[in-house]
Amino acid sequence: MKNVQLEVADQIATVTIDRPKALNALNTETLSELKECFSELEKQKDVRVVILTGGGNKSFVAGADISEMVNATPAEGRAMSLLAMEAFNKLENMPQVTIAAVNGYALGGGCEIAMSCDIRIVAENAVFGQPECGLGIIPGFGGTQRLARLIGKGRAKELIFTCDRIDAQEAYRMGLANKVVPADQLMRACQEMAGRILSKGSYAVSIAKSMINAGMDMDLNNALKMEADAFGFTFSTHDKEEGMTAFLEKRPANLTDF
Ligand code: CO8
Repeated sequence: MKNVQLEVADQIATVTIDRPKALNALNTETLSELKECFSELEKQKDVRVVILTGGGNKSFVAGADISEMVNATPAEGRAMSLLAMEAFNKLENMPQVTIAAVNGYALGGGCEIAMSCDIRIVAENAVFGQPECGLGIIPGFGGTQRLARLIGKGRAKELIFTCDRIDAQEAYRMGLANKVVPADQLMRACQEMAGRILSKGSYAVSIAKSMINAGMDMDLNNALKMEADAFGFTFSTHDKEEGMTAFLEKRPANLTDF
């Protein structure tokens, strides 16, 4: 791949969007590569956590590529939006836990891809925003939907209507960032959190993720029934047997992936 780098080590995949000269802006080529990369990763059983970051030290992703959009027709704009949505839906729903390591600008499509990850750990120099209305368009990679779900309708509307940029601390206060760390400790902080997640039952983590994601689009009663079914199912796993027996025997649990 030309604009996306993938490294796998110790059950952690690191995906780097790497177009630093354009501050990692997402053009069609990069979106296609990301879609391909996420399709591959979701099949890899030896990968349990995916960390997504931007190349260079200034920007995570500075949005969709404006130089590509400037001459696009409505049909081309819609096609680009649908391609991104396909790629980001894969990212959001892959069985692995996904962490966005936000190392600088996360504007427009950058904020939107970060929101498609399960968790956002952000460097102190991170800047979030949805500048689309200032360009005469609207967020088109899921921003009008995921931002409102993540930080609430009122705050999402304010950010989208004003195009205000917010810093890392403000993003943390709003619930957009899970954690803020010094820039030079960003990847270490992501790996440290990945390590804590890896020490848990990975099958259970994966089921918990799918329950949270699916439940967000359901009414509470049906979502609770779905949780009860999945909860019951976990009682058939080795990890449930081992995790509970280890607790009662006062020893560390040796959890596998089922
Ligand atoms: N697209 C294309 N090129 C970009 C982008 C971008 N989004 N952002 C930066 N670049 C390029 C610049 O053009 C510049 O290129 P060059 O060196 O060839 O002139 C290079 O990256 C460096 O950028 P700057 O010189 O501007 O760097 P600064 O440090 O001065 O500023 C900023 C950094 C503040 C990030 C500034 O570059 C900026 O405002 N960028 C645009 C941010 C933006 O508006 N993003 C939203 C784009 S719209 C979007 O994401 C919509 C998603 C939905 C699309 C729906 C489908 C069609």
